[in-house]
Amino acid sequence: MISFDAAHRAVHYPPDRRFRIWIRPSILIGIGIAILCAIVAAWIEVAVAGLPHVPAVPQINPDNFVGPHGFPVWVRYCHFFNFLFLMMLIRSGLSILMDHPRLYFNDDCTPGSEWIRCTPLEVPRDRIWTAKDDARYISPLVGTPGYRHTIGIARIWHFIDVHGFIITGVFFVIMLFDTEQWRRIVPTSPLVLLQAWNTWVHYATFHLPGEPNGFYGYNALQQLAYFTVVLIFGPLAISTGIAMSPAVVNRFPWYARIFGGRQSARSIHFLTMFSFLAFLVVHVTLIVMTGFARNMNHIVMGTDDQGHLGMYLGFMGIGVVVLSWVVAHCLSWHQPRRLQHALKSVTYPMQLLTLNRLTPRQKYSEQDISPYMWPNGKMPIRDDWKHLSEGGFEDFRLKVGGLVERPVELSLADLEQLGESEHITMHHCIQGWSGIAKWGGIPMEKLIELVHPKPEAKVVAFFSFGEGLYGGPYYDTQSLENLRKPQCLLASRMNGQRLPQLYGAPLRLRVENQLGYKMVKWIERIEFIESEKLLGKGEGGINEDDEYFDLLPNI
Ligand SMILES: Nc1nc2c(c(=O)[nH]1)N[C@H]1C(S)=C(S)[C@@H](COP(=O)(O)O)O[C@H]1N2
Ligand SMILES: [Mo]
Repeated sequence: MISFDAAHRAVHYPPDRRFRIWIRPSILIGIGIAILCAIVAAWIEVAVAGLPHVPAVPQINPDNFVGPHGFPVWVRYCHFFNFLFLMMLIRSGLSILMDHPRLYFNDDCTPGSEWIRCTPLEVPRDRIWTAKDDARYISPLVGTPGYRHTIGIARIWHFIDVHGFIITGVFFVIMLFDTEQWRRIVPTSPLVLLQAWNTWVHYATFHLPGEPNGFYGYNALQQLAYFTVVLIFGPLAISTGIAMSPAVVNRFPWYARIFGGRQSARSIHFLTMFSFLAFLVVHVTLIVMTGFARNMNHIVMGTDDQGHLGMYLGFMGIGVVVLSWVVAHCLSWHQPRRLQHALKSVTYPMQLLTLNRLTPRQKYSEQDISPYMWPNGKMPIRDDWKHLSEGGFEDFRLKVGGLVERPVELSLADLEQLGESEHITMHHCIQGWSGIAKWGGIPMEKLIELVHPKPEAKVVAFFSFGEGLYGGPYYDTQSLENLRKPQCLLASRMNGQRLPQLYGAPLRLRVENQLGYKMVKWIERIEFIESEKLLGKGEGGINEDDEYFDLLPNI
């Protein structure tokens, strides 16, 4: 166990570390029935018509075998790197999942509507239960970096690795189609489906069909499995990952709808991960069962013989992958700031060029408004906020200052006079949950016009009455440029009413192309500054400072 100080221990290593999985019974029963049907159908077929014919494996004469075969060096390297990156994606993905351990097919994420949860807890109804309260512990043996609420660092690994995963995948697919190798995994005749079924009937009734030598060809079921993993699950994992980006979903709401919505995309993203794992188990089992040493020579050495070298080198490869987990663990806990900066050096310029350019323009309807919205953050405990709140914020004055020509102090009524706008938008929390609400308030653009920023002002800081996770005032920053985009509001109304206490009264920020933690609630004052480096630990916000979140979370 890491030697956390008391505050971090309370967050990352809580006394309640129980792990439970609950799946909605109708889904379990559905899956159970589907598997059972496939097995029963196989047995009936064998009872009625006998074991179906699986074409005999042709005798292979390596000297005159035509057609693509063998494992060229690029296949073998891609196989290894894919394994390395995929395992890290899965491990960091599990850490991310546990920060909001519920999956839904509906975008409002109402507690109780999840189809699976990895927590023993139901959401208590008699007290405030924030999404942060709901985060669960995961062992660092399973997740990277593991423990509880380590999503900032888990995302760093996830995003570093996804670059490797995509580069490997794209390279592999290009090479696949540039050579004849694609013929090995892409079914080219509908007969393959029939043969795959026949092969399944063999397995399901405990018969082993004659195995082809994988060096020259695969059986139909194997071909379908490889095809699905490489050309369906891979792209699906990537495309559903993108469907979780607020910048994308905000600009192109139809994109998330392709997958049945933002939360459905998240569920599918998880299900592809699960499918990769299930594939891995079956794949490894069959590799071991059908001539381990020879199979290892195929994929490690590219040779088709019975020697042991491929096996030993393969074990070393697995050792390297395990070592990568150990290294990732150490870096996570000893050099988190360096990691944060390493990722930032790649993604920050890349996002400025791509996702950050998408202009928010969501249009949801009143019917889309979520019946429930997860709250997050610590309610302010300061007396001045409590007094203001008791007085309905009549006496509240928003101070806007710093590098501006015209510092102002504005009451809620003054703000209203600037002209309010209203948008129905989807909120995306870094933890994974979402919710749709109608937000009303003044566009930040108008406030900026009012105060006349000086030319040196590049960044705007929002300070809260509330505290951050480890104490100290919650704050976050935005570039002046981003605040000028459409749908960016200083909101004082939610769903047609005064902003409720829990959701940030008197004022909160809405920045629809970024994640929730950038949207400071319970705003006390706003300051125009030269750079985010001047505040706190210089990372751009309290979560960026203390939890290694991204400065620019467009995804
Ligand atoms: N002051 C303050 N603002 C905050 C937070 C916080 O902890 N303190 N949490 C942020 C996070 S992580 C999210 S997801 C949103 C949640 O907004 P909601 O409670 O309206 O759903 O508020 C953001 N603003
Ligand atoms: Mo969040």
